[in-house]
Amino acid sequence: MPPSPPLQLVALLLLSLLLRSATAAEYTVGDGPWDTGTNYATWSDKHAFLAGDILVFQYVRSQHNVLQVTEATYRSCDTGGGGVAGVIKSYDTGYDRVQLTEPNATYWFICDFPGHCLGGMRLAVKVAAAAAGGGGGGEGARRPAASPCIRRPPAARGGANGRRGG
Ligand SMILES: [Cu+2]
Repeated sequence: MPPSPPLQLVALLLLSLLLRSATAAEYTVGDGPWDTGTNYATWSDKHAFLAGDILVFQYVRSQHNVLQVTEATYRSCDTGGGGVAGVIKSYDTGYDRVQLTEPNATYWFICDFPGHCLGGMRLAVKVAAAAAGGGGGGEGARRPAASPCIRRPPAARGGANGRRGG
């Protein structure tokens, strides 16, 4: 079994969390490549996103893409064959930086390569209000994932903090 992380590391992490409330943060989605081997529900649960923050999707562009979609399309994984139904914006550079401009909104992303979304390549990001105020750090109403597709056990990389009420 792995040793627990040194205390300094934990302190550093906490510090960076504090600091980042002042400026926009940049997140590499999944802390690694945008691929089918990552549990993005677990990943997004670990972070508190604020308006202005930036998501970076890194992937091999011949193998994946990134579509910002509606909630319905996120849930169905169905872009209607032509890759347009429910699509708000599409990215395919392999290094896409997406700024979460809208406060109090949820952003939905999927990969539109066949089977990838259903295989877990989808990301829901809930954006709180902008950084400034210390207003209620809403722990509360995270919706208990209605879609059965997402419900995989936290993959190797996440660690064991699956606190999803059921
Ligand atoms: Cu993909």
